[in-house]
Amino acid sequence: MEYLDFVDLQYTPREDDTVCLFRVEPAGGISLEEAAARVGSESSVGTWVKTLATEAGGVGDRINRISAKVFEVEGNKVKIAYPLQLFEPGNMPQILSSIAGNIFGMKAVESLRLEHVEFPPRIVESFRGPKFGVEGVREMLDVEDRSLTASVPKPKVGLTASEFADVGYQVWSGGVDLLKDDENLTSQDFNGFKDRLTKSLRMRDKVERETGERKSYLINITAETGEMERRAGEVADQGGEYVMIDIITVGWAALQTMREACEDLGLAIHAHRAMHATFTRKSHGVSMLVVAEVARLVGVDQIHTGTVIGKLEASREEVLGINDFLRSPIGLRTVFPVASGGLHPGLVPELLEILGTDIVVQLGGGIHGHPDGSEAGAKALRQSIDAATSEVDLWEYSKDHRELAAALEQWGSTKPV
Ligand code: CAP
Ligand code: MG
Repeated sequence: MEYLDFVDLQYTPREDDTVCLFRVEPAGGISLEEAAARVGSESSVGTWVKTLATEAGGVGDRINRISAKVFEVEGNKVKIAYPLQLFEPGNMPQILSSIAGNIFGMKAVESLRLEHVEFPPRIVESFRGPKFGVEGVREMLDVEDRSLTASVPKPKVGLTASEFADVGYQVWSGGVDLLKDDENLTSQDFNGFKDRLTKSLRMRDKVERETGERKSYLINITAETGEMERRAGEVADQGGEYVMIDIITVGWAALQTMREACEDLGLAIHAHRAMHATFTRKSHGVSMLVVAEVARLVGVDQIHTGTVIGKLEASREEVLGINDFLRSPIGLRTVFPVASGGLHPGLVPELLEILGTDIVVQLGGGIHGHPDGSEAGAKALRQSIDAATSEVDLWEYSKDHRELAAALEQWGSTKPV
């Protein structure tokens, strides 16, 4: 097949095709259609030269039937349909090696970005999807009427297991629902996994007794896959409800393995996306929307999707688009968007104004940098959420909530948009 054989602008995708939206910037001297054709070829059955097997007749007809079809080219936006037979349902690494593999290295493109993937029902149903989803998580924590809250102790790494658990006691006592490990805290010699798990869950139980509120702990099990399975087993044995996994650095195959393990163990998965920005920012790579689409199929319950107004880059349009997808009806449970990164109580009203309240609001420095300590910081977060939910001006509300007043004194606030 010649490259341009992969272009068929009359083609209408079949119900069981996977449709990918690419943004294609051709290299100098290459037309957009030629570049698009090469993307279609290299991501499905072709290469740089015709081979006998692709000659018309016999095998060639079969190969042609399963080849990718470039069916829409509008400006730099290119839509490509991939027949189901190209893929192994249930095998995410193989699917991504096709639609997000060699093509990014082709000299024929100056830049290339996979913006969005529409998976057909046959592919969607070959994956587990989320075990709990938003509804299941809200039920687990018995929180229906407000945003969920989480906090990650800071410094990120360096506290001993006992010191970490003590900070957990403070933030849980201050009203935060979820204590969270940082993405690079796993099992260092000064804070071993099992020791931190035991001591933190002991504090969780203590706070639940004292407050009557449900609390949980997002312990980071990120490691080699066999070790993650052992750690997840430990979490279940000790009565934890969640594991946290750095889904990009562990890889999609490992995440699939852990989704299977968590099904049997009854554990929810909190997905941290550290390393995503190596390929999701700017014009070359794979969008965070596609990361979210893939993560939902494999089956995470919560995933970081950005804040728009915090310390890490993400446009309003992008974050809203991802969060809308995570809640959309695709035959799988929904996924809780996590807003995190550079947030403090003074930003909460604007955050909720932009993203709505059906999110998890995570504060690390915005709690542990509070002038009166972590428990006061946690109280200030809950007070800011209460103020925003009851539509009372934050400064007004802070007049009889001293922890919030101290946070506003220190960091100020932004007016809701
Ligand atoms: C936030 C955080 C999270 C980032 C991840 C950090 O801490 O713990 O890992 O939010 O980024 O290490 O920066 P702060 P994203 O609350 O102190 O900023 O949520 O964009 O994936
Ligand atoms: Mg972190």
